[in-house]
Amino acid sequence: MGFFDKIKQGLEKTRKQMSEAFAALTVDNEEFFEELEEALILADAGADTAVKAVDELRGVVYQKSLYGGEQVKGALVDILAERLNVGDTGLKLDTKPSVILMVGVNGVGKTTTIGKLAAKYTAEGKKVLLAAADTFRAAAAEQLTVWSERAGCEIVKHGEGSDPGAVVFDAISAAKARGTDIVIIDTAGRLHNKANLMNELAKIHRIITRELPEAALETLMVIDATTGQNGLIQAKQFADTADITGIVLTKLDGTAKGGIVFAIAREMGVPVKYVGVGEGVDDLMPFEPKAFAEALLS
Ligand SMILES: Nc1nc2c(ncn2[C@@H]2O[C@H](COP(=O)(O)OP(=O)(O)OP(=O)(O)O)[C@@H](O)[C@H]2O)c(=O)[nH]1
Ligand SMILES: [Mg+2]
Repeated sequence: MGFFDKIKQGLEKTRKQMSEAFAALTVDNEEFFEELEEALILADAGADTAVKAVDELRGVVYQKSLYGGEQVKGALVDILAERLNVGDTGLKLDTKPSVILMVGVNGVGKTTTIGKLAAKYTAEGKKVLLAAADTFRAAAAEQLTVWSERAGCEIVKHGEGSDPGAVVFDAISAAKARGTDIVIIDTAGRLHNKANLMNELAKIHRIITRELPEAALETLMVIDATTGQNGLIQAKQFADTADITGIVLTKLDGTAKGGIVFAIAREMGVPVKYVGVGEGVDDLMPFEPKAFAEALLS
C-alpha cells in the first residue's frame, strides 16, 4: 500500500467529517462554509486555522467563481497544504554518524517509531545503532531490544535505573569506533517528576553536542494524534527544553483528530516529518503536506 492509501485509511474518521461538509456544498455555499469550519474544528485543526482557511477559501471561490465539489476541493487542498509548509519535511542526516534524538511524553510512540526508523534505514543499507536511554523502566530497554532484533541493527543499553547520559555517551563512542551511520536515542517519557525529565533531556542534549559537535542532529518530538489539542499542550512544554527539529505524529490511524497537524504546524512552527499509521514496522510514512491535504479531502 502506498503513502496515499495508508494515509487515506488512517484518516478515515477525519475524512468522514470533511466529506459530510462537502455534501452541503450542493445545497448552499454558506451552509457549506459553516460546516467545513466546524469539521476542521472537530478534527482538532484549531479555531484559528479553521476560520482562516475557510475565509481564504470563501474568497477564492467567489473571486474565481469556482463551481462544484472538485474545483472547491482543489482550492482547499492548496490552502491547507500551504498552512502545513513550515519547513523541510526530510530528515537531515548527512554526517557519519548522525543522531536522531526521540523525545515526547510517555506512551506517545517514541520506542515504536524508533523501531520503524531503524528497520527502514537498516533496509536501506545504513548502519544503525540504538541507544536505550530510557532507563526508567526495565521494560523500555527490552522493548527496544526486540525492535533492534527485528530491524537487524545494534543496540547499546545499560541496566535499569542507570544514568541515561552514560548510555548516550557509550552509544556515541561505539558509533565512532564502529563507523555507524545513524545513532537513534530512545528517551523516557516520564520520570519521578517533570523537572527531572527536562534536566535529563537537557543533559543528553549536552552530551551529544559535546561528543559530536559537527554531527547532524534531528530532535524529533513525538505527538500522539489521538490526544489532539491536549497532546499539543504537553508537546509545547517539551519544546521549551529541547531544540526540536521535527515532529512525528503517531496513531493517525483510528483518530478523528487528524486535523491536529494544522495546529501543530501553526503553534510549534516546526514541520511534521513523519506520521505513524499503525503498530507495524511499515506503518511510518514520510509526511508530505500536499498529499496529506489531498488524502484528507479525498
Ligand atoms: N495504532 C497505532 N499505535 C501506535 C502507533 N505508534 C505507536 N503505537 C502504539 O502505542 C503504544 C505506545 O508506544 P511506545 O512506542 O511504547 O510509546 P513510548 O513513547 O515509547 O512510551 P514510553 O516509553 O512509555 O514513554 C504501543 O502499544 C504502540 O504499539 C501508531 O502509529 N498507530
Ligand atoms: Mg518508550
